[in-house]
Formats: sequence, C-alpha cells, structure tokens
Amino acid sequence: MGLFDKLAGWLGFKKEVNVLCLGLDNSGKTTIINKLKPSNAQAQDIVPTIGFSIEKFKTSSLSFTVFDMSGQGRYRNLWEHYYKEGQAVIFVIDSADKLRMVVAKEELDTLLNHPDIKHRRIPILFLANKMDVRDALSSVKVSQLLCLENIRDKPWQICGTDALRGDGLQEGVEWLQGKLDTRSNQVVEDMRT
Ligand SMILES: Nc1nc2c(ncn2[C@@H]2O[C@H](COP(=O)(O)OP(=O)(O)OP(=O)(O)O)[C@@H](O)[C@H]2O)c(=O)[nH]1
Ligand SMILES: [Mg+2]
Repeated sequence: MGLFDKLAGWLGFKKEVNVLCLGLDNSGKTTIINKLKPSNAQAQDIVPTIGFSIEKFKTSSLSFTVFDMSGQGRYRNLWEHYYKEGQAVIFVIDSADKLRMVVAKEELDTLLNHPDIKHRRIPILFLANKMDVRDALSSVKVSQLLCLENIRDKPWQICGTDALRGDGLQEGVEWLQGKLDTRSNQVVEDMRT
C-alpha cells in the first residue's frame, strides 16, 4: 500500500472502486443498486436497463462506481468491454427463475473464461435474489446449480437477497468492501504484527 493510500485513509477520503453488476435480465440488478443508494437518491420506478448505466454509492470506507449492465440477450455482448475496468463483480441471479438457471450458468462460465477476468483474482459477490418469491431456490441450491465450488482462484461469496426490502444486501456489500479495501486489510495486518 502506497503512502497516498495511507494518507487518504487517515484523512477519511474514500477509495474509489469500479464494480460490474452482471446477470440475466429481470434478475434485479438495477433494483439492488438503487437500494444501495441513500434513500433521497433512490429512483421510484425501475425500468429494464438499455445498454448500461453508471451508478454510484458509498459505504463506510469505499466509493463505488457501478456499471449496471443490461442483462437482455441483445446487450450481453457489451459486458466484456468493461471487464478490464472492473475491480470486482456483483453477479445477480433470479432465484425463482429455475428455467433460466442454466442460461445464468452459461453466462457466468463465459465471464470466468474471458481473458480479461480469467487470470485476475477479482472478488465476485453472487446475490441469489428474489428470496421473497414462494418456491425460490435457496442460496445453497443456486450455488450448486452454478457450480460455484469450482471457482478456486477468486474470492467469492453468495448471499440470499430480497432487493425489494433490501434484505441481505448489507451483508453482501460488507463482504465486498472487506475484499476491496486494502486500507482496512492493512489495518488488520498492522494489528497482527
Ligand atoms: N419479488 C421480487 N422482485 C424483485 C426483486 N428484485 C427485483 N425484483 C423485480 O424484478 C423486476 C426486474 O428488476 P430489475 O432491477 O429491473 O432487473 P435487472 O436485472 O436490472 O434487469 P435488466 O436491466 O433488464 O437487465 C422488477 O419488476 C423488480 O421489481 C426481489 O428481490 N423480489
Ligand atoms: Mg437493469
């Protein structure tokens, strides 16, 4: 960690991170990002994303810039153009959409095998969304169907979420913050030595 990072941390500046929000259309990406914004900045109506949109929100130590990509088939080829800039991925799954779980897995596999992602240890937060829907699959089941245990070269986590109420989002974002905030990692390391 550089001196600038340390100084910025002591002075309370938030480190900026770029995150890609990916997943099939209708999985809840925009709803999730909207819920992470301060309540006075939240949109009332969420519409399907065309292309992508850039959103920002802050946590206690980080300033997130999120690329909220459209999940519609015709726009999915846009995703890869932003892989290089992404320092983390939030991958959203509609846990109630059992029929398209196999499509979600195909898109995830394509992501993981892309040259701009494959050899980088970027953290991936999986959000098994729509937990409120009756018959939604559990996060454990979603994890099994997507074969997440095969991801061994990147830190990952899966959280069940209900984006309409905001349930589970905080836990997921806190995990991501822990993986991205080198300053707080440094503090932990400093405390250990
Ligand atoms: N029941 C339920 N509905 C949800 C949840 N999250 C999102 N939705 C609904 O799912 C629909 C799609 O949400 P969006 O946030 O637009 O989905 P998206 O992934 O951004 O979709 P694209 O922009 O088309 O890729 C909307 O009607 C949301 O209200 C959830 O946790 N539970
Ligand atoms: Mg959207």
